[in-house]
Amino acid sequence: MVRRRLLFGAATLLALVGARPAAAGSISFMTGDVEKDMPSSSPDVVTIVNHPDSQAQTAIYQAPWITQNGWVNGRVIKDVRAFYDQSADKLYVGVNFFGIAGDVDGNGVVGTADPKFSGTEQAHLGLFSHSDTSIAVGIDLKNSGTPTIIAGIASDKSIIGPGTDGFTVNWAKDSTAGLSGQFGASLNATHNGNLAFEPSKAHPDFEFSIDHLSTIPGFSITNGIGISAFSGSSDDIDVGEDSVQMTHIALEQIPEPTTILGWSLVAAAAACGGAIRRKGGPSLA
Ligand SMILES: [Ca+2]
Ligand SMILES: [Ca+2]
Ligand SMILES: [Ca+2]
Repeated sequence: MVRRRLLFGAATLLALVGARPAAAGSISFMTGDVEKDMPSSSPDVVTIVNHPDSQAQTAIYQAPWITQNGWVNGRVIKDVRAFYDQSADKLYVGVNFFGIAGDVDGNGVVGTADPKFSGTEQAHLGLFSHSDTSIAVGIDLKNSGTPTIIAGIASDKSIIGPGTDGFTVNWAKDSTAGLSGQFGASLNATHNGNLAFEPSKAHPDFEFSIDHLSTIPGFSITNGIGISAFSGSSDDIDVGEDSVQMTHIALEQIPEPTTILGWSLVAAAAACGGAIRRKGGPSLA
């Protein structure tokens, strides 16, 4: 019995010394559906709700015939979700649409609109058509309220990154054109983690990652980051534009390894102390 307790104590010591913090959650872009890939219930996924009190159809303008068809335009943003994987130094962002990103009229096909549609719906988020179609996410690394960097599809199609549909990561510059026009100098060589999928019925949302976030000057994990977003085009007369206000979020931090080891040893010593103290006592079982 005593031997069994000692073995138990040793096993506890090993288990505790090897203990890691409650592993930060992890996510992977498997489906292109933000609600599946980045569930709000998942640890460390932060969800910024954009239209808490609105119905999808009325949150931004869409022509009445679209609503009468029971369709939802592909510009209105339901929420934006973020997850920072500190060990991989990778920021995951999901722009969650009520409908399909870029399927402007809501007929289920990106790049093709119903004959009733006023304006033009662009394929590939406007990549080959010199359209000002844009989905842009601003990221504030300095807690300044304005974006430090910007990721997505620029309205100016002379600014095209190496990612799907020209997805690009750039320094943010001042522009009166708003977020879609704030793409400055490229950060793609080091930081472009790419768009996970070209938006389509099968992969309806706008998911991307940014690599090596912590190496961008201004970043501090303890300060968190701010996120804002835009989705729109001047080509789609029957549908308005949408935006998400800059919102500050906290980032989950993994405790320092030395702190974990320290507390593990304290806990292990306490567990072994209990076992050894019982050694000379009466058998409990
Ligand atoms: Ca969605
Ligand atoms: Ca369509
Ligand atoms: Ca529009």
